[in-house]
Amino acid sequence: MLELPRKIICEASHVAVLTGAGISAESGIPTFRGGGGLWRQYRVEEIATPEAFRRDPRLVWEWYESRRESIARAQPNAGHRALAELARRTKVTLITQNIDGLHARAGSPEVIEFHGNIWRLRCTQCCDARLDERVPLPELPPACSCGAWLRPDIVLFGETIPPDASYAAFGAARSCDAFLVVGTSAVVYPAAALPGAAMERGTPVIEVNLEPTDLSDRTLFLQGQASKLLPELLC
Ligand code: BV8
Ligand code: ZN
Repeated sequence: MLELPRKIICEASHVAVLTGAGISAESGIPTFRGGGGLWRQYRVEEIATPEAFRRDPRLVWEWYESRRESIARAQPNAGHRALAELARRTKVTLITQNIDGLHARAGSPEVIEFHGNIWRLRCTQCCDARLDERVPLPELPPACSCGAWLRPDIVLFGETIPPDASYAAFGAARSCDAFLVVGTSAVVYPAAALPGAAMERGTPVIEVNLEPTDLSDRTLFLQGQASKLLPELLC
């Protein structure tokens, strides 16, 4: 089952990788649409929006504070480490939808954070942005020195992807000679369009997931845990 995907990865000169919440599930961080996908009575698409933040910044901050607390307890797993090792062996463009920072902590040298990073805060008024890894934060919502609210430096639903991240990610998807998609339900766009951008050029797409997704009829689908399968793909 793994011979062909391993051969593709080993012979590739540039591997683009897209990861989602599934790669961090084994680090104890709940995914969005799996069993633990609900938070209180909200769906992520309802609470992770700029309108929700404007309407009730404290409620949205409580959701992200709970995420910061679970992420602070998490450690990178063998799946994250395998991708960091792959980057030591060949050219890798690692694109993640995750905001947990675990790829960088696992040693991946460059990470395109397609949806931002939960440890960075940015001001809703002035251009102030900073890392703040305190858990818990002293006050919710945190305030900027200019008096406005600070928000997580992440992409909420209805917001655009940072242009430099989008440009680099689609550029890699269109120029790589192997595409690896790991632990994503492939329902959130534009991230979910990245594998298709590789497929359009005839690039092989290898998919690692516990269960099939909308991509799986067009990918080399490997069913299983990322922490078990990714180390197997290294040569
Ligand atoms: C945009 C925030 C346009 C940070 C996230 C209606 C209204 C508004 C927008 C839309 C709309 N309809 C469609 C849209 C577009 C929308 C979208 O795609 N919605 C979806 C729900 C239909 N997209 C957007 O809004 C994007 N922006 O389109 O802007 C625009 C254009 C011009 C001008 C203005 C605007 C912005 C999208 C970014 C949203 N922010 N996160 C945060 O809280 O994290 S997305 C959120 O979902 C997370 O980032 C997450 O990463 C992402 C995707 O989820 P997955 O990572 O795939 O996680 P999921 O739980 O779904 O799946 C986990 C998978 O892992 C499963 O398949 C499971 O089987 C597998 N798995 C589990 N364990 C393992 C495993 N696999 C392997 N091993 C394991 N151990
Ligand atoms: Zn400010």
